[in-house]
Amino acid sequence: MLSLLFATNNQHKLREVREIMGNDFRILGLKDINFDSEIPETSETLSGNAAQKALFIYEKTSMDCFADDTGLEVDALQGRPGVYSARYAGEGCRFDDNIEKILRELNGIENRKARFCCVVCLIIDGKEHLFEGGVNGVITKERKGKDGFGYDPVFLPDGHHQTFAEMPAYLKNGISHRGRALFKMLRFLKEVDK
Ligand code: ITT
Repeated sequence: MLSLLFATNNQHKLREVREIMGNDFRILGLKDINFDSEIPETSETLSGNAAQKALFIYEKTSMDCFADDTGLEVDALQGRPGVYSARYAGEGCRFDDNIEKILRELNGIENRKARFCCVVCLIIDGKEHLFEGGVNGVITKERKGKDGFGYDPVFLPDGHHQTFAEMPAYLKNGISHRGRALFKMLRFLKEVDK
């Protein structure tokens, strides 16, 4: 069975990735290898950050690995928070402050269209491969649901009546930015394994 190290400090992402990748792969988290340093993330693009995170871990461990960088792009905010989604309300903010800032900025605005974009960078046998996934939706006027993480309580994907935080994990993973990017990676891995 192929083992892949997932270069993230976000335990919610790790859980989703394990569910999406299924039983054909062994997905290791950084805790499994006792790695607990910060991973640099200084690029201004999602693909740049995904590659930076994966390369950093590859250089430290020489293990086949991958990383994901995700951004929420809101049309009425000219694509913000985008690549700055993690620290939108400022360095060291609580996550809920990010949601609060978006809800405040969209207060009274009718166009609430947004999308999650995710880029996954896989490094296998020392070579880099990028996979992208996205999902369109709208930002709700208030938080709904307790599951998921990050911006999930205010993201209503198009064609659905539940936010990502209201739907069961398998449903989010089946349509999400991360699910779509990882399905591409899965197809690639199955191809190279033939
Ligand atoms: P790593 O870099 O360690 O993987 P991170 O939480 O910093 O973890 P990102 O920079 O990719 O991850 O994510 C930017 C922010 O977007 C982050 O704060 C998340 O909470 C949020 N986010 C990412 N994926 C999300 C998802 O599926 N649903 C809701 N919010 C998400």
